[in-house]
Amino acid sequence: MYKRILIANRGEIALRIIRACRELGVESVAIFSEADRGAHYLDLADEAYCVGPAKSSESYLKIDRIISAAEVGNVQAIHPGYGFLAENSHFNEICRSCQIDFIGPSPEAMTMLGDKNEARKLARKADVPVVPGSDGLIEEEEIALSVAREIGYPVLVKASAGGGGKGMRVALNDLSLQQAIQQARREAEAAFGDGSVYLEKYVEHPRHVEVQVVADQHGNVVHLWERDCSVQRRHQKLIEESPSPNIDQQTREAMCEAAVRMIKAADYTNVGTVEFIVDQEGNFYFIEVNARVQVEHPVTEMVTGVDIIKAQLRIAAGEELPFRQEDITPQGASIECRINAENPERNFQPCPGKIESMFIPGGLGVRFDSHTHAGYTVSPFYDSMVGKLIVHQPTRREAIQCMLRALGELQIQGIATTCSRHEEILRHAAFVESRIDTTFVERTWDQ
Ligand code: MV4
Repeated sequence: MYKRILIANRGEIALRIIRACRELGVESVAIFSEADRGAHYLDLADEAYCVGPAKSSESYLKIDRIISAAEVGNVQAIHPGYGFLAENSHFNEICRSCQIDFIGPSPEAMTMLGDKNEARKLARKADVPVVPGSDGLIEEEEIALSVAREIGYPVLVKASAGGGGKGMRVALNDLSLQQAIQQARREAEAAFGDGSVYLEKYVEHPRHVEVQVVADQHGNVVHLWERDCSVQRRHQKLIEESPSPNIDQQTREAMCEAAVRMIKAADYTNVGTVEFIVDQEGNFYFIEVNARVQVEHPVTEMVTGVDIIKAQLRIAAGEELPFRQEDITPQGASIECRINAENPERNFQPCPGKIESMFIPGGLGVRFDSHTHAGYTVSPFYDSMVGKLIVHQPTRREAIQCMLRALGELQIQGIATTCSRHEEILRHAAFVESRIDTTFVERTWDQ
């Protein structure tokens, strides 16, 4: 195991990694921007270095400064967390050239999966179901038109460099397809410097189900079952749960096995998530691979008992997975609510500011992953998540009741939070009966 690593991130995930390091006997070196200077979670690391001003582009995204901190801190590896540089294969390569382990997949696997068209091609090769669509990139509009007529409208134009919903356009007919291609190209060129696009049948009212996979450097690949992340708004997840309700055991196993095939085909190591959409008939289709640990990893930890951050460190350090597929038996049901400093009554407008007082819920099966506390100031410079409230209970019904109880106890004064919306969702019949899809929140509250 490593003696010392650097955490190239901030907030709750930085603290989550600090905690895993402490338990493993690994020294942790944190970084912080001027905006985060003095934050109490930094005291829990062994050391902390300032890497620049508040703006992310001048600090948490500044590769040379982070590498300098790693050199000065004399670390053997860097954990990127999620967001910031976590899926930046250039940063990953620089770590390699500086002989610092990147705690994540190889730059080659990351680069390949970062190209959604390449990932889709690989999925087909690995016999992982993809949504019917174009056979690779769209070079000419004529070909797009013939593909669209064949698979039938509506179709979705997707940017190869996109992901997470960026660079996507729906087309309902031949006329709007030409526009959609041009708009998607322009948006992707501006955002990613790569205007290449491909076409898929537009799956209406899908559910978002993703499979957590762990893969060591000795060829062992194990899935940790799935999470349902259909409760989202404008591509921001609000609530995640495991297991996914409303999916039969046969489909669940087929999806998890497909995810393992995908990870093996990509020669992917460390932890990753294979994202699928599931249509109203229960068919699942590969969408993309997230080459990082995800915000919602705790629900998988709760039902499987596997510490995913520790697994990341062990895998990167070259250890073999201490479990096999047959050892992973999911227990009970887990739900996570992302508590954001946003006003749900005002279109989820961010509400940074000082937390005047705070009461944190507890009790059996309640977990609060947060770097915040009374007196903490939520900065306007970063995402507005103040914490994740996670519950684990024998059944989904009990998990919902437990979450409602815990949300009732959670008090955060001084800033607006998304807690009230979480309570409304958890009490909504469609959620309770799991009759929901990715359009549920926007359909129910935004119109
Ligand atoms: C789709 C789709 C429908 N049909 N692909 C959005 C984010 C990106 N990861 C993939 N996304 C989608 N791809 C086809 N062929 C619908 C979505 C989608 C979505 C997917 C998962 C979670 C939330 C979503 C919200 C809107 C659209």
